[in-house]
Amino acid sequence: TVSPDFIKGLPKAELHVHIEGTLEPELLFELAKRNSIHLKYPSIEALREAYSFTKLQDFLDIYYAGANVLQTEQDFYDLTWAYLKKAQMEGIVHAEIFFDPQTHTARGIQFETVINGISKALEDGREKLGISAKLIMCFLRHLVELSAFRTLEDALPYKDQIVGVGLDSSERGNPPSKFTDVFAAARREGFKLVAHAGEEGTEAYVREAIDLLKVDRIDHGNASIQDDHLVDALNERRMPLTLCPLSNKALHVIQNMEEHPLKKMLHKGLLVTVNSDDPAYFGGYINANFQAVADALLLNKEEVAQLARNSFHGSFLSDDEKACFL
Ligand code: ES4
Ligand code: ZN
Repeated sequence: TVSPDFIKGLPKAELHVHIEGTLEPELLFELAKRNSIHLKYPSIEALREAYSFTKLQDFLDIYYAGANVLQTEQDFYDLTWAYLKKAQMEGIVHAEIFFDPQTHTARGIQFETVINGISKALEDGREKLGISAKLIMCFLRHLVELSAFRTLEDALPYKDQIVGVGLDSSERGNPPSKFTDVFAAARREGFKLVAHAGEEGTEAYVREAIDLLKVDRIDHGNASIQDDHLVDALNERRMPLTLCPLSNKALHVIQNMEEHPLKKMLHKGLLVTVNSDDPAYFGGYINANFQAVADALLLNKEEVAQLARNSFHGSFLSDDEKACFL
């Protein structure tokens, strides 16, 4: 068994966290009040009770509704700052954080408002908390590729603040192939590339993310274990996978933690990492994710320490920066 103190004490990088998914019910209610937004839940408790999902889309519906309370630059600052304080308590020393610009621009919030609020908090996180941070902008895959192209345009003036682009939202029926051209354009602009694949979708979506989108990292990738040739291809490329165990359980990607593929993946040599995804919605931050897999899969200290080291290897830090953490 691995103790909470051992997990907490390991320096870790978080590579898969959606900033909108760190919006705790308490802050959600506070921002609703501040912005005079009517909520359909009478209390924080009633909202939390709605966090019972059977599939990804159930969660996404409630997650996009929650994001409506985010209106001003200060709101995005407060959201991001709250996550960074939490991250510091968890032993996170570096975070690569997703944001979903289209969730906000579609409601009339300016791209500039979103990125300025988040970026100011990240700067304060570096100065006051000593946390290194990078930003990854995700395209919503349920929207058309043209909308992703417009978002890429919006991002160009802020290129120095965004390390990469990703792909998230409803996976099934929205394959990576839908976004081949916009990912090629993002690559030409110098962005790193990641994509959610093989979470609810099949191993074929992971293949497409590698071959068509030419991603540098796969988010989730659970389904990869279904195909030995794909596992070989991932290993040849030393492709990092950002696993999110509590998310998988909450969204019924797995029925219980004992069936999570993490340990098998680790033993096949895959560069797997442990992450929190949408911690305000899925019942725990990064250490709770480490603890859940350590307990259910009977991981030893060496395996847990390997997962923490993998988080730096899989990050977009430079080799010199990685060397500071390893
Ligand atoms: C997400 Cl868990 C998950 N999957 C796909 N898209 C997402 N956006 C936020 N969380
Ligand atoms: Zn995710």
